[in-house]
Amino acid sequence: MAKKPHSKIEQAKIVLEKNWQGSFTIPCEGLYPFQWNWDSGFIALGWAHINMDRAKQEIRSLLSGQWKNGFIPHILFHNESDSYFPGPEVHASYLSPHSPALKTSGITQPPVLGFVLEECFKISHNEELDFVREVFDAIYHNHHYFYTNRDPKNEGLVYICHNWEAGTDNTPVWDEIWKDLESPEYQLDRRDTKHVDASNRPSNREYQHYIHLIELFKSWKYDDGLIASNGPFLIQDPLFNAMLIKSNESLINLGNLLEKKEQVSQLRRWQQKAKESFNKKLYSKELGTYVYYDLRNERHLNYVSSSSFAPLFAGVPNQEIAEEMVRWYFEKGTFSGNKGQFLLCASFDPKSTSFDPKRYWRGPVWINLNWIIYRGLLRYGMKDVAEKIKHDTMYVLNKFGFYEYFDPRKEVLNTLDKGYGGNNFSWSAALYIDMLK
Ligand code: 2M8
Repeated sequence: MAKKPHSKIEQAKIVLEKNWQGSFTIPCEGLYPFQWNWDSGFIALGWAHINMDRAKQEIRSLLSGQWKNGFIPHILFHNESDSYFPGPEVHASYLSPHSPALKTSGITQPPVLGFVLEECFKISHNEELDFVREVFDAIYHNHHYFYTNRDPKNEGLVYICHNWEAGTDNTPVWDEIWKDLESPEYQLDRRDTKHVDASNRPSNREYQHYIHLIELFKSWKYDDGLIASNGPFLIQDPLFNAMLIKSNESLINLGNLLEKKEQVSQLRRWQQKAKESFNKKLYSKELGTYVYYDLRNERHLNYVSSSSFAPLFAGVPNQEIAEEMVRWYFEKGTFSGNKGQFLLCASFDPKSTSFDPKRYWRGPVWINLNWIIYRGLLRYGMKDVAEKIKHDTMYVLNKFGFYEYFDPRKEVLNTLDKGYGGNNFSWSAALYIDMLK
């Protein structure tokens, strides 16, 4: 008898199972063979539905790479692999006096752990309070690190110092920065382009900038003070700050349950200032959404990307601004296309000349951003648009599989038989599971 094909949700579980390494989950075999910070957060949400022990282990493994000053790196090299560049020897985390024995990178990623912990707790029907107690202080310490080291003007907004910290690696927003950066022409030993189509990845010149920044940080031994005063890439990013604010909110909720009075008061102070500054500084009246601020050059970077809508998830805009933003961008504006030509949500403004529907973070749809925006829309009661984004997310995953990113142009969807980048990509599978539950 022929074997019954696996249902989609079983296929998603198989992706997670295959990428599980015994104590953490890799984002994608070959392409990303180590533990990544925000990937692990989203992956833990998928695990929480099917195997809570693994969700907990995923988070514990990520925290095992935390530095003494509270910093959590973007890559943890628990294992060896030569299929990725740049590996542990390029990042050289041992140069920092704060780094642990475990080899890690010396840059971070959007701080999702706080809200991931609260989500896992809810998925457990509030049964995992002991686990919350176990990891709460470490995540709080991470927020403390951000507000004491990454906010030189004491505004409640933290900066990122590298494009890899944004998670949206090659968004056209950074083109403004690269234009003025005279990075050396390093010989690169890229491996990503051996796994997936090079035309869907960042260019070699962009990689030279990425490596140049890492080389500068190494020459400063990853010292935050030196990076803040000399780093050429110093950006207040709406996605990164929204993740921190959403995680603050979750830590406040969980801290109340644990009766952590002092930490909760501190979190509330950070939170209030953060939300105020976010609306004052990162909201663009002309564009009707949130943009980036370049602290090094004291200028706004007035571009609209999917990161511009992440503040919805963190409850940053008031109802009126949120509704206007969604009406304009998702119902009749650029991200939907005035004739509804695009799936929600392209990672970069489809009207821009820099929009590229195939190239990584320059246009394609990403499942984690869709999940964030979906949750944000629900938070503001915008059910119809939320359902639309959920529909588009399910549509690409069902049609093409658990790829890393997808073409947002409806007109080409019937001519394609797959998504872009890596296949069997963990957070695509994990968030599929979460969105279906
Ligand atoms: C991508 O970034 C890595 C560097 O961190 C890379 O291209 O080598 C990004 O999509 C990032 O957001 C993601 O966390 C990582 C692993 O999935 O891949």
